[in-house]
Amino acid sequence: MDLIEKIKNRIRLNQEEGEALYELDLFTLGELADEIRTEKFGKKSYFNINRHINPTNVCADICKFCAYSASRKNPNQYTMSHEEILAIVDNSVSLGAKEMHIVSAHNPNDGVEWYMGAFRKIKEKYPKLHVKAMTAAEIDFLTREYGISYDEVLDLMIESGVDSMPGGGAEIFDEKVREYLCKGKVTSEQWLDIHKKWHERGKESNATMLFGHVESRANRIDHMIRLRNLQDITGGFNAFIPLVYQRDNNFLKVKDFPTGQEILKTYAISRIMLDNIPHLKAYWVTASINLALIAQEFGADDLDGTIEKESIQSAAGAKSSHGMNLEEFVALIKNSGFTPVERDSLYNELRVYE
Ligand code: V47
Repeated sequence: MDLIEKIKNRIRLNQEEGEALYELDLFTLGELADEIRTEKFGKKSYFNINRHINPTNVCADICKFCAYSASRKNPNQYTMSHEEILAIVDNSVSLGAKEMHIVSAHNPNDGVEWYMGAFRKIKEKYPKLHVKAMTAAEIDFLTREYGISYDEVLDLMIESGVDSMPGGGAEIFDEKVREYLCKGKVTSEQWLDIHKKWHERGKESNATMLFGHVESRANRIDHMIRLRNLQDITGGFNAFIPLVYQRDNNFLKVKDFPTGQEILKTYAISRIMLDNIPHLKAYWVTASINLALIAQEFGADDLDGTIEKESIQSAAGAKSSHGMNLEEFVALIKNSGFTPVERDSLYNELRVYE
């Protein structure tokens, strides 16, 4: 059976076949991915009303691609107090945010309680607000810095009110590329183990892949297959999020950036390869809103959220520091031929904009 027939018959593809997908022309790939997306979600495109909070940029780790961490080219260190974090939450809740997406650098100064206390205080004040917080990289950092186990950190997160985990810190799982990009940070095996443990607690999470830098196409397929293998066991991943590498203000020297065509192919291939992760997020922050809207026809069914403020990718050049206006977001999705659906953090539908 040839590759296209296999996809049409929903037969799972292996590493070699995944790599071969890149040789197909963009529109064939798009049609194949769109067929799968339409089968699952019709014309619905999901988004949420959320707020990103990045409480500190002080970081003990060194990742070449990061422009946000204050240990590198960014000399402006900051760490928010719990009161400052709560003031942001108060304001965002008053503006309608239903999810706080909280991701920090690896701050060696303030202890585990600085992380957990913030979640507890948010949850005490807003029990129904969804707290999506702590990447596997942060969890691994806390275990290294403070000598506690993954199990202890994960249990503390649950006790403190964390509802789900974001997909950050996955970067690229290939060990050689990973060593070059972010030596010393959570390993691929550890990243997957932490998500497995989180899923075993009945909790859900997302998974990212940072691409468009020094990795190969084969590395991307390998990354997807490692996630697919874990998902077969736990079923705990909601969304896969390919993050397009942003190039400013960091130490990663990249010769060739991916074309729009390569980015769209990567979305379409993600939809085809990851047959067991329901949602494919074209995160508008790194794809640009224009390409994210087109990605809806290449397998993507989710555009993330209004965000309100974003510090990690905007430090590296993304035009996302002020988030996205809700009315504009809805209008853009509608005008691109899709039906905007506001979802909660776990993909329950809240409002369909017919
Ligand atoms: O893991 C850092 C990435 C991630 C750059 O789970 C960069 O719903 C591009 O994980 N260019 C954090 N990316 C953000 C993240 C995320 C975002 C949106 C939604 C979700 C979710 C998760 O940001 C890090 C890292 O891979 N990143 N530097 C850069 N120069």
